[in-house]
Amino acid sequence: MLNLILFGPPGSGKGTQAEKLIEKYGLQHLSTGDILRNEIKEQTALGMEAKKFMDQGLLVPDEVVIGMISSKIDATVNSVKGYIFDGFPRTIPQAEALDKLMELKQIPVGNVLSLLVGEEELVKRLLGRGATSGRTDDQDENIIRNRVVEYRNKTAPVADYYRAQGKLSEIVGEGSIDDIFNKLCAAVG
Ligand code: B4P
Repeated sequence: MLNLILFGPPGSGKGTQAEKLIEKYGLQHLSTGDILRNEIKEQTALGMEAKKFMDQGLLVPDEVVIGMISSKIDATVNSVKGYIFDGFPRTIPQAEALDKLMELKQIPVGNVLSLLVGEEELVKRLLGRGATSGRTDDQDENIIRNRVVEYRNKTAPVADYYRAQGKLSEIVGEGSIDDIFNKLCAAVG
């Protein structure tokens, strides 16, 4: 079973590259951002709680996100070729919880593909997406910069967690979408 984690700061191309990797490898997409936005759209209690954090550019609490991923894996594990985790894990407790979940289900966590993109490029891309997508967290530069700060403080250490396990591949995420995709495929092997 091929399981990939797409890792990187907000706007680094995780969602963009996930679509292409899914098409090539036939994996099940698990994007915590998409799941949360869907909960908000459906106006569930979980969605309304998550919105308070997302609107400020803050991470949603670990227990909410871990519970969501756990139930999605339970619902799909017998019918998929593998997973692509997009935007999860974003904290060390989330990474530890994922390791435990996967161990329980005897599914290996494979490559962690980390996209490296400079802050000014991230801000430019997200403001660009915000102009057309209707995503409120992409429309205000201060919220975008808060997301980058959250990334630096809470998410960047997750790269070291996987580096220590020998699973991290770092890929420059600036340049053409196809060139970056080819580098990701080479890292998958
Ligand atoms: P996410 O939905 O995960 O979104 P993201 O990190 O903002 O963007 P992504 O990286 O997928 O976007 P992409 O580069 O593809 O998170 C949103 C929020 O949800 C978080 O802030 C947080 O509050 C919450 N959340 C989600 N997961 C959580 C978790 N595990 N724990 C706690 N909270 C969580 O696209 C960006 C733009 O760049 C697009 O317009 C795209 O076209 C463009 N682009 C992509 N590649 C490009 C390239 N090579 N060159 C030029 N432009 C490019």
